[in-house]
Amino acid sequence: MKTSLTPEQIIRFCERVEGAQRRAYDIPKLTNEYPEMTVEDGYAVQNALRARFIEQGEKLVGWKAGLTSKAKMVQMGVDKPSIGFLTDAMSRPENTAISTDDLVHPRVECEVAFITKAELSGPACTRADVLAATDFVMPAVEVIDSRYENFKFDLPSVIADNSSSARFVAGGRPRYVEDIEVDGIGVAMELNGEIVEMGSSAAVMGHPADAVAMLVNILHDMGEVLPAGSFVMSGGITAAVAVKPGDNVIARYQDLGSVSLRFE
Ligand code: 0L1
Ligand code: MG
Repeated sequence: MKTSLTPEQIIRFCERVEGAQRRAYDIPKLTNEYPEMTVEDGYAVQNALRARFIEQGEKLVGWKAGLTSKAKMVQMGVDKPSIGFLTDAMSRPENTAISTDDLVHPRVECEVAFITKAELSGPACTRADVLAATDFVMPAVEVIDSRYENFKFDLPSVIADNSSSARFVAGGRPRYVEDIEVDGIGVAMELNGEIVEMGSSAAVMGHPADAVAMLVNILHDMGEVLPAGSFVMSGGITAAVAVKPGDNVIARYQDLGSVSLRFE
């Protein structure tokens, strides 16, 4: 991928985003300062952030596809999906309390996660390739947290902020892809005992495996592959719901059990 940013600009933007992520404060979107910023520039900043986190001892466990439904793109005012990286430090066990002290304005969304058993590579990765390379799927709840003021951004800025990645909780019941309709999984999200969102996994680009293929093809553009053993969240099935301390969330998935988490 070509970038229009200088190495110094990449470091400066990376440090700005890292500061906001680590110390949980909001910042203006990067394009306010640099309106020419492209999607490629956003990935250059995200890649610098990934290298920095790994240098600091975090382990890359997988990736996420973001902005994968039409409704979500319209909601956030962007016209293309994005990807972000996931590290072990972002993972939280089921049924534990997630602190909001180190988050800016967290929201939760229900996703289907793929666990791969073979390497996947672009440039023309397809749904069939993804399904063949998948060991199993399982439910996951992503806690997204844009570091931008008022959760307002554009595509280059959100990509630089690692596509709003913050925390994730995987759980429920893992299933082989042969045993379920991956594009027909119904989901209901409960907040404090009330259903606040419902959806079907078909909302994710028609089929969640298509979102994973898209992710693999973006990795190819960055000269990378998706290794076997990766954990990949395929994108929000439901709209993202804002959470605050004291909230309890249960995501119930057809055929895949449920994932519970709470916030303090
Ligand atoms: O996981 C997602 O779909 C989020 C991508 C970034 C946009 C947002 O923060 O809503
Ligand atoms: Mg998501």
